[in-house]
Amino acid sequence: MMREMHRVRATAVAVLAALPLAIGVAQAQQEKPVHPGTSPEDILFKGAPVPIKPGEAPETIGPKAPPMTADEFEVAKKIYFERCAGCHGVLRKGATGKPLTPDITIPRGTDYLKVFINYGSPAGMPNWGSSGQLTDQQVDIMARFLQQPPPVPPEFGMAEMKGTWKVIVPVDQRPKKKMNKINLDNLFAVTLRDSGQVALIDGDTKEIVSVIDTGYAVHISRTSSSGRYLYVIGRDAQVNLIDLWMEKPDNVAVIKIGLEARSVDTSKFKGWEDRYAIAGAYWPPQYVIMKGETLEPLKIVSTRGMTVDTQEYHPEPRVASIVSSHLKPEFVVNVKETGKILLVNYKDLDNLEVTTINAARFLHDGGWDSTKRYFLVAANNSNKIAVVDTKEGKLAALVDVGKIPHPGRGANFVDPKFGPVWATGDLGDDEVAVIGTDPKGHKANAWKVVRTLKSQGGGSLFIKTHPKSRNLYIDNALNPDPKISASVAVYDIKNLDKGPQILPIAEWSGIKDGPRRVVQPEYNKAGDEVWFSVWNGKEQESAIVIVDDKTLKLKQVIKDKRLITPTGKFNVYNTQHDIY
Ligand code: DHE
Repeated sequence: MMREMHRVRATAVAVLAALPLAIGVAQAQQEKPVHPGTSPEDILFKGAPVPIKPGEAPETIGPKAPPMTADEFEVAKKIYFERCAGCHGVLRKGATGKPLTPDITIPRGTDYLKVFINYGSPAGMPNWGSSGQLTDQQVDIMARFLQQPPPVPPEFGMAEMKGTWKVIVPVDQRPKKKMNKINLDNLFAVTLRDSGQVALIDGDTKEIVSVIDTGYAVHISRTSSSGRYLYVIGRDAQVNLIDLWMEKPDNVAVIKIGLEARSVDTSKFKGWEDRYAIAGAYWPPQYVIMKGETLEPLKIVSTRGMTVDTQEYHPEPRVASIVSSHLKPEFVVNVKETGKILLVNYKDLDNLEVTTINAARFLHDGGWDSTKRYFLVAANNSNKIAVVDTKEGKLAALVDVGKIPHPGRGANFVDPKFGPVWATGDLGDDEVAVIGTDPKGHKANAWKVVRTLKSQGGGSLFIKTHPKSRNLYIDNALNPDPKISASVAVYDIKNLDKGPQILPIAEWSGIKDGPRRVVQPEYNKAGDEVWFSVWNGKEQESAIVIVDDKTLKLKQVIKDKRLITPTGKFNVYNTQHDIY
């Protein structure tokens, strides 16, 4: 198994600092010892730097902690936000990494902490010192810093949001009808992660329609219910609203909803289409409901509270995925560290009704079943999929799956033997769990893993199919073996026992250099093409590779110097209707 290897090529040097950095490092093909206990694919994924600037969190020196100078404190904050906070949390209360609050660290003492930081631990702590990523002096600074009270970044309430909110084109000055000839249903919004932009690509002509500036380390796009508006969120918590009806689609409003964020969605229930948008923040831990057409912030709700299992207070429960119900006026908000799923009814924002569903830690990404009644979300460090019955407002099941499930939005299809199912791949192993989703027609299979497929290995991020397709694609974008991460596996849904066919997507791109990670399959509207990103370093050439879904042959490669680090791709129609 990859994760048990004690040495891996590439990816090891500063992978915890950032994925883009990791990509550059991978290219350098360096030999470094991997830290014990955590799989390389897992490290790659969790280790992105927190975009909070050290200056935003004031110095806090505790009377019982060892002394530090102001300069040392600044160095420590920078290292901590860039390398540690992704796993341990901004406030060090613990997330996928262990808690590091002074009540725990002071009794351990500086020498113990230095050893820990230097050599890592089997539970997953990297060997920062012995791998050469931190100097002796930096290790010493960090050991003392961890005994200080955690510096707290500022809150971000209504005044701060309004201070960043800008309506670039007021609603009455926007087009009254679509002003371009683009087939919007088949438009793709492509995340250009490291240039902080999205590329809009016409799915019919494969031409880049425009490249639009968005937030820093831009993450995902979602569409409004009507399909007219596109909402894009950056890791710096900037939400951009793009009007696709303009002659040349562009930003019409922008806001920052915090200092760090990952998720955004819009109201989709009948009668509420395009009315509201919602965005969830990592810091401060909160979600905000905004006017859909302007991003005017209306209601901010904190997610701080008790964890689902030990029922202890968590000061930093980050908002992970958010989806929008088609059956009710509700957003489904997944809170990572508390392990709770919130059904937020947006009918009456002044008397907000929130149903809190106990699931498991740490909630991350997920999607609807084919009926859009059930929502399935990965509780990744519990190795479970939580299933919510949004009609009843209750947890339907907690399903045990493989190590660190990572479905994206998952894949819905009809298994020839077990009926309607939803599937997820794993970051931490080579399994694909196929879960029955039809409690009416196939009761015995509902919320059970009905079969487990084998993928090429760990490091899988996204899995995808389409109602009109008989293929199921799974990437292994973060697998440490470059051959695996540069290809995808495709299964014939009608013949799953046969095992997958491997498509050499990166090779088809014609790009020779760089890690060429193949990430996130996305179908066109018709369901007869699948688009893949060949994700390279910022300074390297990347591409979009399009596969003919019927023949599994290469159909087209899109290359353009503006396509910098393409990752997620969101087909307007499929995103609007939650088709996956
Ligand atoms: Fe994502 C979805 C969080 C790293 C590409 N990512 C999500 C969602 C969350 C999340 C909570 C669900 C959003 C929703 O549905 O509302 N992602 C995080 C992280 O916290 C993490 C692990 C580390 C980080 O620092 O950000 C992280 N994500 C990445 C990447 O490195 C990826 C591979 C490349 C990139 O562009 O940054 C990446 N994440 C994506 C994509 C989706 C996503 C493409 C949406 C998939 C979909 O099909 O809906």
